[in-house]
Amino acid sequence: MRTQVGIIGAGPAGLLLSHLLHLRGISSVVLERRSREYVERRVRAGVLEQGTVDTLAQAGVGGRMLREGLPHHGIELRYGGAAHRIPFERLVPGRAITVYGQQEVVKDLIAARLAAGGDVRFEVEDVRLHALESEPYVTFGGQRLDCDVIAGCDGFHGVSRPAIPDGVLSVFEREYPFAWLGILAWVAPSSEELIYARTERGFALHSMRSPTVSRFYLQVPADARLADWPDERIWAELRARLETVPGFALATGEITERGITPMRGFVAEPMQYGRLYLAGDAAHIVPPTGAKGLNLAVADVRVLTEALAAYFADGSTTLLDGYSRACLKRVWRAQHFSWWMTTLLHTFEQDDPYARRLQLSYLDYVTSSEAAATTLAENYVGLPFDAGR
Ligand code: RFL
Ligand code: PHB
Repeated sequence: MRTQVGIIGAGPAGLLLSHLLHLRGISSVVLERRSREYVERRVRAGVLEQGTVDTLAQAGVGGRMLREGLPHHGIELRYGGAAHRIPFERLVPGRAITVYGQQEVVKDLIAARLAAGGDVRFEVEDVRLHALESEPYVTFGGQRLDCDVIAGCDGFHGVSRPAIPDGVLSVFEREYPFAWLGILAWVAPSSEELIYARTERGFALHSMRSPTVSRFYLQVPADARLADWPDERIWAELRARLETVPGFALATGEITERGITPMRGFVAEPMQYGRLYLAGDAAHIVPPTGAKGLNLAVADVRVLTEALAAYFADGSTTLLDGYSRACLKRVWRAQHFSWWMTTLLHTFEQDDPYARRLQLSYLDYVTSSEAAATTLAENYVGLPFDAGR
């Protein structure tokens, strides 16, 4: 079997890449370890930057997102018994975010690929990458896929990054001493906008998926286990961390999904080796406080699509050679923003009272200075593609 681009992984990065290549007349085969049902149900990100929304809409896969997604023009920072709004419409006019579940993006992309006759294979076993420096091919389940280029879009725990020989990659990593416990609940959101809450008990986030489904996160110890978090404890903790301003009451409901996510920043450089190009979580991950992971995956795929289009048009490798460099500028901006939001809002056990005062002082600055609030807002809605990479 032969294709132009062999894509490992049917997450947002792999599926969007396959779709964008198809629009340029470039063939691809997507190889995914999990079932279609599994990837369509995996609850993860919810915040789409303006540039992500525009990319999906321009690629003809944004119809349902534009109908059902919830545009948001601000977020709330809650701390010290008060609510502070960061108004995007004033600080970054014309730019906003859209709340639309990652699994909905994935469903829309799979539907588009299959409708166009795309080759997306689920439940493939034992994917291995070969001959990355010369004529690359992928083996899986006793079959062989020859390709001009391989795109490693198989997430943080995939096989693509480890296929790069030892000593090639430089790895930069930051582990946080806590995790996020996330739930999805069948209850109308108690707030119109997302609430990022900093308390002495730890951080909490109130997000949502639709007018009837809410999403919440709690900062928990890095070794927390779901078994220790029965529903009543989750709601009691969310109340304690969110019901901190007068007049706010948290509505509760049936919890339909729950999980614990470690918090980590990670970058592998360069994002390419021979004819293998890494995109999305395969190359870098961020702690979710800045809502950047999915958006970075989309940004990588935009750059890779342009580079591959140039390569398949006339054999030019200039853009492909510069792929990693072009992506990493944005990747590091997002690393910094995600680290900054995480540091600003979480409780660090090792912090002494002096460090806590510094944190509160910075929060006061961000919520009172137009310049500081604009810094948060422009990073949160996403820097424009031309300036940001
Ligand atoms: P994915 O989504 O992990 O997809 C990789 C795919 O590759 C498959 N795979 C393999 N396939 C074949 N062979 C193998 N050996 C394979 N190994 C793995 C996997 O099954 C999977 O289908 O990576 P991708 O496409 O790069 O997308 C990245 C995003 O998923 C990720 O960055 C975001 O979810 C991060 N994230 C958030 N990002 C945002 O932009 N905004 C948010 O609000 C946000 N919130 C979050 C998040 C991630 C979270 N978790 C659970 C990590 C909230 C959470 C809780
Ligand atoms: C989500 O809705 O899942 C979400 C929102 C904002 C974040 C992270 C996750 O920063």
